[in-house]
Amino acid sequence: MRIGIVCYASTGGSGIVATELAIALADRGHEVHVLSTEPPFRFPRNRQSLHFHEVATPAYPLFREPQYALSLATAIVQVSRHYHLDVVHALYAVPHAAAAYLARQIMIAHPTDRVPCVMTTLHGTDITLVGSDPSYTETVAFCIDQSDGVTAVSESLKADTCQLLGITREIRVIPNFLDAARFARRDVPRRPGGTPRIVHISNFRPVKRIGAVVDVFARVRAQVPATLVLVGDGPELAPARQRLQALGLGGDVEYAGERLDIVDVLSQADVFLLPSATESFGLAALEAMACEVPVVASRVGGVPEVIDDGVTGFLHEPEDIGGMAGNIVRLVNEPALHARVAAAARQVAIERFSAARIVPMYEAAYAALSDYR
Ligand code: GMT
Repeated sequence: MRIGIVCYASTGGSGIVATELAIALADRGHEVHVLSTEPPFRFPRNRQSLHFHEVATPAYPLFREPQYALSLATAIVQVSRHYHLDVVHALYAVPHAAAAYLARQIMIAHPTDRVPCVMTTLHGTDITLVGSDPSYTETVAFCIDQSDGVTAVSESLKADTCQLLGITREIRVIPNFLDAARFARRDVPRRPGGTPRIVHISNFRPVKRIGAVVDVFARVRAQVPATLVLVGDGPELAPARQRLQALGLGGDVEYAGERLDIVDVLSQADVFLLPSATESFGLAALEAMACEVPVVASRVGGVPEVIDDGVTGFLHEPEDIGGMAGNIVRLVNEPALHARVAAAARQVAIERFSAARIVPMYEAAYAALSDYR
């Protein structure tokens, strides 16, 4: 098939899923065209059948705000026409589903155009934080309804979408995935005399509750030697750095920044901490599990669909700082427990969330688009 993938280029999980899906589909013989403002964070160069199209949004002095949805819709039309796309797949509803809808309407109005089907994948914040904001609801709900096919990354997100946006149409749940061969623990040398490493990876938005990361780490550090490794960047990073300094923990923290060598980072990790307020899936947690890093996380959204509490990780209410710290200390102090959870996490990542299992679900969803032409 000829597939257009519309996504964000930033380090968020939806852009990563879009990139991994594009790579996997190209490897499986499809012709894939990725449309975004720039090549997504993990986008590979020179991959056969994988093409990138930059969406440029010109500035004009009259506008205070860039008209991204319009330039994206135009780019979708142009790429669809030129490459005869069968499917336009919008990952993250806002504004990608609206741009895809508009592009399709433009092509329907041109009798000579071969109109692609539109599939929308819901990722989480596009529904729970952004899409359900009163300033967006009607448009987001309409565009989801108008898509030929809709998928969500967890049962939890599907339920949220129905409840928050009043959607009643069919939504297929297709979980996030990873390449389990690539996401596997490597034999990376550890620093001599290094302390246990507690890793947090995110885009440091308020929803990630970076304050809770600091609080949990402070409790852990009061009981055992440990290093906190903060990977990524975002608005909550600077306040966290200040608090860690104020708590006298500055010397126990590594700021790794945005990283492409995430498998190496995880291969040195002992525990992954994700105390989010909401999380439709938790792709970063899945990547940790695949690298045999036990996860301690909030019991929110779709996280319980990824982690079995006490078996492949530990789940707590978001406010349960003491409980999260307690299980991190247990994992650090009890090698047998750590080994059992790490192995179970890896097994689940392979058996339930590997690309080999999930990517065919997307292919089946494309094939089932009702008016597929
Ligand atoms: O978590 C974010 O802030 C980024 C966001 C995104 O747009 O990529 O992540 C969402 O989509 C990921 C990929 O499907 C999920 O793994 C994350 O759980 C989800 N984030 C939230 O629901 C907060």
